Amino acid sequence: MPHNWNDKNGHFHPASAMDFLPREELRRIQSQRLVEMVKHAYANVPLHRKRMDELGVAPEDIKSIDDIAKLPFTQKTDLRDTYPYGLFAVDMSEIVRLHASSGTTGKPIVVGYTEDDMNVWKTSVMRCLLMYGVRRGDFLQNCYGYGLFTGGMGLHCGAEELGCTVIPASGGNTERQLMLMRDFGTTAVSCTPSYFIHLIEEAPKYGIDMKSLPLRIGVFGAEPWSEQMRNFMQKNTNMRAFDIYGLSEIAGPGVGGECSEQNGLHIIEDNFYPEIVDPDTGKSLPDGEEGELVITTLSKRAMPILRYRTHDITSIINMPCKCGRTLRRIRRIGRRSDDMFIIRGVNVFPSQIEVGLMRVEECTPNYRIVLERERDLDTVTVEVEIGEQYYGDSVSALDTLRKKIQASIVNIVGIKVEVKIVQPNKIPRSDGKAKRVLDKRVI
Ligand code: DLL
Repeated sequence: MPHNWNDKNGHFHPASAMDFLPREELRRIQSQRLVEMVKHAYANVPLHRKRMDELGVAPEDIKSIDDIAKLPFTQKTDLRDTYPYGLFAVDMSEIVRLHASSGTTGKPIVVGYTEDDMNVWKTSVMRCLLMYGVRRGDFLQNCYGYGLFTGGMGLHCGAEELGCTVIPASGGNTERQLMLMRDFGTTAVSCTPSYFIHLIEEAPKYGIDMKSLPLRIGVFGAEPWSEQMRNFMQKNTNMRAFDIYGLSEIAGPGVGGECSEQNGLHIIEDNFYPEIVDPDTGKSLPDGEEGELVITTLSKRAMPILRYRTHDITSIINMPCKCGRTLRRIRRIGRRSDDMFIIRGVNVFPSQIEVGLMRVEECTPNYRIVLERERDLDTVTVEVEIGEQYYGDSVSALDTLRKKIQASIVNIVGIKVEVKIVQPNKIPRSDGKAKRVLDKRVI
């Protein structure tokens, strides 16, 4: 009997049953769901219909999950270009929730959920929490940001569904977070890994010994993190640190998570079908090979997504897992195939920064984004060259300009970045693609 099925009272949790289905049974469910979903997307979303028509694929051509590679890809730019509701497949009166995430330029991308979609999302998050060993009776302090970001509400709903005690702490305010952890008896915590490392570093200042807290499970995702970070967290607390993966376009957190083996993330495959493709050619790659993760939603009604190009680089592990789950796993995600980077859980594209810069007329398009990790916090510095004629301005005029540029970027990206006005020709020029991001962080 697989050892993670039972809750602490020895009761079987029915939601986890899907994690342990025989593969043939799982594939049957995936096939059935894909066929339905493609019909629904084709009938109700002009973009999917147009793309399928262009490829000469009709809904009837999709007979099983084996036909998935016949379908067209969906990209983040498709969500941007159809902003806000162009990919929705149901009447707006059926939408019970909206969330948003960074787009490639100034506008966010919008995602919507029907009541059924909320159930799919909640149970997917719950199944991840069950994998980590969170149970009724646990106190989960959720420090992901509440709001349009899917992290806060996503973890919240999944944890409520599970029936543990949720502490909706949201992000920020380190001192209060630590106080809650101590006084409320937090046994499980969810936040970005970098924020938790910050909490560990700050705890002594507030007289808190992380090792004396009852914390036993950490749920970390929304940005890449390494085994070294896991070891650091586990060494400085009494908890085990688990990875959770997800993205807004597909649902939010809960697309996959680690089991007690901590060896790859099980994808909730009955809802989110994973494939790996060559990031340059889009050609499907077999399990085991590294490439770009592509995900198809199998049960979403509000916004069915065909073959979404996540830009996350990983590979699929199809070997049986010791935990007994039959869901395939992906290796932990360490990098992306595009230039998006994640700062304090916020997705940032250089193109967004560029839009901010270009709204300030003194700026030239010569800029560079430098990422550093100072102590345990990530910092972003935007170095920019301004028009020659402005360099002679007084120091205070340049400082005013610097602040103006900073405000313009914050307005679009939503997080504060440092701005440095640099000498003409200081930014290295490239004869090919401009290299906009200099990442000096060691993760
Ligand atoms: O970050 C959803 C989420 C919230 C996941 C809370 C986990 C926990 P987005 O803001 O749309 O959604 O960003 C999605 O974040 O394509 C990855 O590049 C990155 N990412 C998410 N989880 C992980 C992870 C949320 N565990 C983008 N490891 C994704 C590495 C991750 N990168």
